Amino acid sequence: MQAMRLYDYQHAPSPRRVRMYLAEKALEVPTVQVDLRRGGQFDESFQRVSSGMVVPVLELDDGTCIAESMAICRYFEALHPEPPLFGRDARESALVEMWSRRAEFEGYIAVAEVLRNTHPRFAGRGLPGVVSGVEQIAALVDRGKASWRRFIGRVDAQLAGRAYLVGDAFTVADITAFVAVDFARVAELPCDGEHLQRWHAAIAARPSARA
Ligand SMILES: N[C@@H](CCC(=O)N[C@@H](CS)C(=O)NCC(=O)O)C(=O)O
Repeated sequence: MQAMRLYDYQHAPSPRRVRMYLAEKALEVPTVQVDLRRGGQFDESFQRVSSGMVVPVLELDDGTCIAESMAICRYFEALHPEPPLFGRDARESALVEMWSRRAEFEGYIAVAEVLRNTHPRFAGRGLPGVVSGVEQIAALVDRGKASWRRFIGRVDAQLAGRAYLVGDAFTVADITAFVAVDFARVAELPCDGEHLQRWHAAIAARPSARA
């Protein structure tokens, strides 16, 4: 039996979602850095914990491996419900899920689509966790940009008169959308909108944004 550990990469957006979540909960979990720039996700030792060859992965004391950033956060939420980051009641939980899905599918994935299909570093690696043989597709860049523009318009409208995506409470939906915005900046995508910028500045000031 070994101690719980989080397989992480400091410069990647998906594990950042988990790190921000843990920081908001004041939870400390030992991390193992998987250097994606060097192709560390393809090492045999890592394939043992992640058949998908992506980070983050949480390995529990009993050897159970949990992939997917939100699945990892849900594990901790069940064990440490305070402060609630997945909603405080049925209504809020549903709205958090709604905005989390939009942030992931229309925001985060749109940015990933743009980056993976343009950056030379991803030539032949159009999907994460794939060593080669998945070529970049230029049309996906246009689709990603269109999805991103629609997403930030929606987020900006939602934030008019609200501190966070789901009212007055900071939640995992804000974490995913915030990480997607920073990811979009790397991809040089627009991140405008008066309300979006106010919201972004407020979250950037939280200590968890530096986790
Ligand atoms: N939906 C997954 C996405 C995981 C993912 O794509 N991770 C990226 C880093 S952000 C990765 O490990 N990429 C490896 C690669 O590019 O080969 C999650 O939320 O955990």
